Amino acid sequence: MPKTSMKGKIVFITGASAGIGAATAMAFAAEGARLLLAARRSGKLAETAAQALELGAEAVHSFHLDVRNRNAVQRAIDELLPEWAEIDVLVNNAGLSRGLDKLYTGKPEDWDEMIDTNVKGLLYVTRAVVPGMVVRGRGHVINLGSMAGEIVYPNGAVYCGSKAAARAISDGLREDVLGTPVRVTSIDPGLVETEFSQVRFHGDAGRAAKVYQGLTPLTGEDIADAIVWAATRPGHVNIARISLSSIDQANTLLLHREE
Ligand code: NDP
Ligand code: 8X3
Repeated sequence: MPKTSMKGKIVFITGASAGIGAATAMAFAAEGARLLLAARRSGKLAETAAQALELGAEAVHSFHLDVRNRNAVQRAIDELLPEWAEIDVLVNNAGLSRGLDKLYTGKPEDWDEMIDTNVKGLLYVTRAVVPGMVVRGRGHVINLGSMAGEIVYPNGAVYCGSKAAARAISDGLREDVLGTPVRVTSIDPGLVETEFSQVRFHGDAGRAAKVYQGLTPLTGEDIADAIVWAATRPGHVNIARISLSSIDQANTLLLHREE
């Protein structure tokens, strides 16, 4: 069976203004896809859009979106122009961690942000996009899970819990679209050096840098490569999950660092 071509396909990436989302935009651009890019920081999103066009994207449409706002998510999808409405691939990438604290001293506002983004945001976008995929009889949902959804690490209960929920939601969606040609993939990386740790530590760049000190982390491009690989398998091949880490990471609890 032939590989699935991304040429001219509409790929919607949430959280495309940085990190894995921006790298994924570049990887699909190189395949000649048409890109729908969303995030909250419009300036950074415009930079991603311009680079994607240079790299070969057939067209790019980017728009401001906070995935936590259910009405805004539905409106954004409902208001897409006809030439953008038939989304082929949804990459549910928007997500974040906030804080690294014991559960009993953690900040409830950090919990809200993680759960509202990583769980409820992912659900809202999925709910807005997947009905069209089912009606059209084609589509692929690719959710960013994490190794953190596999094994919980100390001080990370809520982030890990949000990623365990994402994993369950991916599995549940795969069950619910069974009998349609819609595919569902969970991409579950270990440490990837992006803005992730700076966001986790509320802009503390020194603390963020320590997360990757003495090891070689994955890059956004490594994850984008796995995402495009999953999307380009022949249509009958459903990649359920890809768990990938740096050579210096065995799981969320066991890392190798050079002193
Ligand atoms: P970055 O912080 O570099 O990028 C996160 C992206 O998500 C940004 O584009 C940000 O854009 C967007 N985003 C955050 N909140 C919202 C929101 N409410 N609405 C819309 N967009 C939002 O992190 P990563 O690229 O590393 O993270 C991407 C995904 O990968 C996340 O789901 C993360 O949990 C997951 N992941 C990351 C790993 C890592 O080690 N880095 C490992 C495993 C999984 P903006 O601020 O402009 O809205
Ligand atoms: C991000 C990876 O281990 O920093 O999901 O939580 S980790």
